[in-house]
Amino acid sequence: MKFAVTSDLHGSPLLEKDMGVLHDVDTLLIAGDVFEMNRKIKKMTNFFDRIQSEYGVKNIIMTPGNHDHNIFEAYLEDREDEAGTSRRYPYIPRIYKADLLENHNVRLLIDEDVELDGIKIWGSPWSPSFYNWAFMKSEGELSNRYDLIPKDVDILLSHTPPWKKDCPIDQIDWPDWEPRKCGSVALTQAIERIKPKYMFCGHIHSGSHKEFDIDGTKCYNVSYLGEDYEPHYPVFTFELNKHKE
Ligand SMILES: [Mn+2]
Repeated sequence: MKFAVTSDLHGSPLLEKDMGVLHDVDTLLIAGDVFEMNRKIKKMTNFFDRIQSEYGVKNIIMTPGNHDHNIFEAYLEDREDEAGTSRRYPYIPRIYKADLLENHNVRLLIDEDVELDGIKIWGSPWSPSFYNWAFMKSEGELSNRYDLIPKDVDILLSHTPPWKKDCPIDQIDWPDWEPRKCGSVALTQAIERIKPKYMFCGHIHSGSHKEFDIDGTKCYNVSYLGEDYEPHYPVFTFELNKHKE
């Protein structure tokens, strides 16, 4: 199965020059920050419809990120125990999992998996707490979420990058900041325990987009936008066929 992976679109479809790879792809994976608050919903669902009808992409699988407040509000509706954990935007339009799936064939993963041709994909929308955006938790709480991931996951889609010494994929690099690492230690521990074949993240747009190996897992930051919120990085593609291994 041929996959394309990207992240951090922030309400803007891929540029035409970056979409050519989709002609050859079965499944598009997105690691969060897909919509941008309340103005871009239709723009993004039109984009998802188009890449299926015009490019032949069969599956779109995404996990949300800290900017996906529309999804977070919908998620919290039946989880009032978590309602006090982040800033709330109760009046913005909500994006429901069932609507995305039934009307746009987009599968939203929040602490759950989906299996395609024997390949198991897990989606985790969380990031370490930073002010109070959507889908954020302390390292201890993140660890509890990652404990839900089964051992046989092949592809881990996470909004946050992992934190590991000398791993540059979570290194933030803003002109007026000292470079520093912003990933999750709990996620690194989960990767070392589960050993998925691939881990894809976004969130820290300026993190290194080169492959980084954690205990045999190929880890990539696949953010599409840079810190300036302009497109800077190509869509990542790979092939994985479970039955041939
Ligand atoms: Mn982002």
